[in-house]
Amino acid sequence: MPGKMRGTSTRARISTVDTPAAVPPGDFDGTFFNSDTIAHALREIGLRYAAVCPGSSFRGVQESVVNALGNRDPQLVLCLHEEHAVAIAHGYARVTGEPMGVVVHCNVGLMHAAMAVYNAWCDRMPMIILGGVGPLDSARRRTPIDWLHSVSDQGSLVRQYVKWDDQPLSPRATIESLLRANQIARTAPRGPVYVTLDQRLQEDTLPYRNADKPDARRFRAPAPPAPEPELVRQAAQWLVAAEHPVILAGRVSRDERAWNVRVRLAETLGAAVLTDLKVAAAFPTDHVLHGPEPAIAFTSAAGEAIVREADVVLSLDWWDPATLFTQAWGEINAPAKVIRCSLDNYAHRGWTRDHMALAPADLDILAEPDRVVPALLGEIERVAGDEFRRRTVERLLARTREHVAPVPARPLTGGPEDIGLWDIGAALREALSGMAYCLVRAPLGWHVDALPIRHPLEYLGADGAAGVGGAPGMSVGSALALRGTGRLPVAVIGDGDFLMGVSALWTAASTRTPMLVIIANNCGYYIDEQHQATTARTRGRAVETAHVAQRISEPEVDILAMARAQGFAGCGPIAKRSELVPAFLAAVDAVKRGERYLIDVRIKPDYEGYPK
Ligand SMILES: Cc1ncc(C[n+]2csc(CCOP(=O)(O)OP(=O)(O)O)c2C)c(N)n1
Ligand SMILES: [Mg+2]
Repeated sequence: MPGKMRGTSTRARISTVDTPAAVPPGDFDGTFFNSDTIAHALREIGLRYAAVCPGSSFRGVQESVVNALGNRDPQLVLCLHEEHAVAIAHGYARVTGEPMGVVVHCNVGLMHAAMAVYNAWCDRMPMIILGGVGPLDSARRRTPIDWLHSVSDQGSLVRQYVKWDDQPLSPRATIESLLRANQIARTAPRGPVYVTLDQRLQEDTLPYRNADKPDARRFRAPAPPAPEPELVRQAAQWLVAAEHPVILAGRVSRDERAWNVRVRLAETLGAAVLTDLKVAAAFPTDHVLHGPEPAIAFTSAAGEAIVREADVVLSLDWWDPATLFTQAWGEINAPAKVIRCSLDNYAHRGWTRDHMALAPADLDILAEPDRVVPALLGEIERVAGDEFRRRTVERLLARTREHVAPVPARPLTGGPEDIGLWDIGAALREALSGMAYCLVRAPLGWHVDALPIRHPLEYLGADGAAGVGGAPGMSVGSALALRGTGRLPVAVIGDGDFLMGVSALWTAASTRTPMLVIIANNCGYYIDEQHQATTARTRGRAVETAHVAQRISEPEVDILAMARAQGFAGCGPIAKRSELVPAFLAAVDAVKRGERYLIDVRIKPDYEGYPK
């Protein structure tokens, strides 16, 4: 048994980056620090990393992970803010589909973490959050701070937006709690879970027997449910008979095979496909069957027209059908037949309205799209006749004829050398040509047509709950997950989003995680400036004041210095369009060598925000 009462101090100088040698595992018969058995349970549930913002309430488990497990599986990854720790786990889950551990200190750490937990909840991303708590037994509190950090029901701080929480009171209950937390986080619809660990309980010792040790393999998450065959047959009939089938490709996995089957389904049907930038890549955006370039939540007039024409809509866990239907038909009650594939009903709770408005479904298949699509394709291929095949080929040809080349969006103000978001995408397309990359993050107003998405890992989605400040942490977490895959992580982040989460970068540097960060810097909260202008215009008052308490310009922030201060290389500000490609090429070379690189790009607005 590692760390068996004697402790395992090492005199060798260990950097905070290199992992100390692991203590060889022994058996569990004997008396142990509870935190050692807890640390082993963390390993057995398959945590590779745990993002940590330390505190004394967690010192027992931290010491066990470092000295008893050799800081490996899980490896503690140090963060400079609890919000980053959660955001990093969120970004990691987006790439891998797997939970990372997160460790936060007491009530105060959990309060810091809260917004990021809500982002992960709304994004249906798994993670296992552990929080220390000051000794719950008041007789065992050591310091006045222990009193400030002792909360009777700490989980209540996040209970409304985690799938489950617990506060186990014995070592055995703690192991059970971790096994259950792991199961629940990984069961679709996935999400964060939270477990409170009493500080004293971690540091106490307990006799333990091998026989008491649960076999974690017997407590795995269940496989996602298979779709009901009768419903699949019905859906296939409707789709085969449809004149204008439309697929709404929403929340799906990063699996390449599932992606290929999805494309085959669309091609077999000759169906138009829409995607949405709130969620990750779901369909190649430059495929002839893909509609106009996606945005977050709202589609363009061309997208509305596609939906309006539909007689059968297949929703693959589309996150907000009600908004889309209302846009297309002026009401939620879509005249088309609606087939919905989703498990999201299981996630809906009373506190938040992240289920969005209630949309109709004529056929409701309670299964994840990745399970439904292959079954549906098989059934369609089985029943399809010559007439159906002739019609779908016609539809494909018509789409190919109608497909128009995208028009570059130019900055709304300024001259030929001014840079808009479109130019960042176009320059990236050139600099990344022929390479495997992942756009781990894109800013508000991003133009997908400038950098089409062609692989499930080429785009990972927005923030989940529109909680600004998560982009740096999520980008670092995704880059960490991509380490060693040969896929280059690129984050394009708005300056406002970046500055709220800036110190997350340090964790990329400390874990030597290669990544490219591009700041789309318009020196302010541009979308909110538009809100002010719209409000003033509506009231017939001065629009010229819209920048007041909105622009981050007096003084301008030296963003590059903030990156350099945390171990990033970089360049900028870049303010000329012609300088973008050379700068990006140099940056990509640096990241390929294993560096972290940030470019501050000064942009002019080329997108109209959402305020109306
Ligand atoms: C935590 C949080 N605070 C404030 C907001 C409101 N908000 C939405 S977008 C935005 C601006 C973000 O700035 P930036 O990333 O620079 O993008 P830009 O609007 O300039 O394109 C703000 C403040 C929010 N959504 N979340
Ligand atoms: Mg901005």
